[in-house]
Amino acid sequence: MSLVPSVPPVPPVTLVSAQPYDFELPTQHCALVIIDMQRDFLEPGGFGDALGNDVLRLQAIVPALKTLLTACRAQGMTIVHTIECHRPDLSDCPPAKLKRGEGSLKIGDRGGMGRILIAGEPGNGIIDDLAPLPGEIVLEKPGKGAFCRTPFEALLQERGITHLLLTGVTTEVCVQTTMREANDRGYECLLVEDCTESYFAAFKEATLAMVTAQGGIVGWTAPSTNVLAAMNWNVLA
Ligand code: C5J
Repeated sequence: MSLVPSVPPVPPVTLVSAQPYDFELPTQHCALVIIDMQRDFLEPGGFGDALGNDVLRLQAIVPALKTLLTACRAQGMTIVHTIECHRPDLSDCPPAKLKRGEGSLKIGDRGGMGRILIAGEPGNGIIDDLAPLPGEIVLEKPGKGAFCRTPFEALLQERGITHLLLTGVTTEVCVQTTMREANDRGYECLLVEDCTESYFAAFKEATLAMVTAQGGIVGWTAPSTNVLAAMNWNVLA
């Protein structure tokens, strides 16, 4: 897949064809937020696998997300990558989170890619295809939502960000939690349909339906091709 650049220039506010209605996208005040595209969730031997999930399901979104990331970078947008992780001594992991689950491996245990969900371990890093570039925000978060015990809101405010394009995994856990937290803080949020995935197809479908219900009670959804089109990018197959 390749991108053909923008002609004519994108206006300060462009419209994305979205559900439940068009999303106004002010590109200079918008951040692309990529949630937890970590080996711990996408590859065998990590946290997702330890919980009994088919982690390969999540890899299907990588090409579309990579294309969107390329376009947003070219647009000069703020890029935020989140990582769900804990300190090696687990001091930032609530006992309830540590105890949860019935898998053979728990947070902090040694798995096939190092200690599970621990900052700095090989499995905790972002996958190579979506590796952050210098200057992009890499936000470590101990919870499911990106606003919980992190400087996320302050970082967005410093940059004058009012709108978020949400992507990543998993749709109904960290992505939806972050979208709801952002919505309550007054951010306009669009969840990019083909750039988010769940271990459970029905949960993804339900999340897309519930965030846009009641006139967009939590926000908007749209396929990445609609976001790219709004920014005057054409995707060639
Ligand atoms: C989960 C996440 N599913 N990134 N984390 O535990 O959604």
